[in-house]
Amino acid sequence: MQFVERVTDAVTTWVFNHPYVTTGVVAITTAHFLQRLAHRGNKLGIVEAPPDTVVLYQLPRGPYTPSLTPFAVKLETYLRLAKIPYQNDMKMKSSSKGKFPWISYNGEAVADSQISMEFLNTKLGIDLNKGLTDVERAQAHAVQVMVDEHLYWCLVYFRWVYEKYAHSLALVVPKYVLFFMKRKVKQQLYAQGTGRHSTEEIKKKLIQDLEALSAQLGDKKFLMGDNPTEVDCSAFGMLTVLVFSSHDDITGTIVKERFPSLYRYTMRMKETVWPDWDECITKGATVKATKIVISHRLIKVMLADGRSGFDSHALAGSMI
Ligand SMILES: N[C@@H](CCC(=O)N[C@@H](CS)C(=O)NCC(=O)O)C(=O)O
Repeated sequence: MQFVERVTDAVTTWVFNHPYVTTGVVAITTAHFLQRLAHRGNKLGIVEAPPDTVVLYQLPRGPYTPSLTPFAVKLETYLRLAKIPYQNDMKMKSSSKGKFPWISYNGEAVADSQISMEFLNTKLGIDLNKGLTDVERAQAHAVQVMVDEHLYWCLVYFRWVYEKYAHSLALVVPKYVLFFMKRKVKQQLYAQGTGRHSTEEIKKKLIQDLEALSAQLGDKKFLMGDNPTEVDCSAFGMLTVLVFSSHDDITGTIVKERFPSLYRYTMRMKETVWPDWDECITKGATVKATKIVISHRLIKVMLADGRSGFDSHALAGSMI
């Protein structure tokens, strides 16, 4: 008891002898508490949007591709194909899972590109795969997993380890930040497994994936037939990295030179879904991307269109 009294006395004396410090500590603690209270339930930073409009949280527009992450290009491609009204938030707020991209829809947050697509499919009754048989759906699923979970890691290796620093990121991210990012990416690569292989082995894996993609494409317009389906979103997102944003001697020209049909496919997807591509990139970090938010005029066009058919010209003409 005596001990408690002695401590209380000491603290009280200290507080009276340091009134300014005490006031500062109380003020900072109160401000912190009030801020946490204000953000309660919205720690992720979900922004307000018109009803039924998706907010796509992602990294900024890239020097050569519409996002610094292929998974955001995948998800934005899906939103366009599915004609879902959306707007971008590029303030680099990561998801509850610590990754990009993620979405919010009428205040509800969903993390991960594929899980976001599945969420919107269920919520809005959308099925870009509607013409596919069960076997074709299984094939498309296998290709999507190969692209998102295997080809991706090969590209991560080439961008961050082989090329030293991802060239496109080096244009926009300060060197000291890149240093820490590289350390983290190398740890991820090692934990995932790809980082334990040699360059030759990873190159072989990359080529096997591209051969499989190329065989799946065959002489079709899109991976599963005449119309783009969900798996085209993944494939296009990842191929944009190789076609537009790779600069080392192995991956820089591999698609154009060794897989010309995949190269033409990437260009076809770009022309079909991204008629405004040039406004969505920063042209080697020399200009600001003019198109970030999709206008309400576009949303009206999409809705008037009844979400059926895909008219890239209407899409191009209606964006700001
Ligand atoms: N499975 C996720 C993958 C997303 C992902 O890996 N994003 C990377 C950027 S390419 C990221 O946010 N990395 C940050 C980190 O791991 O801390 C998806 O499909 O959204």
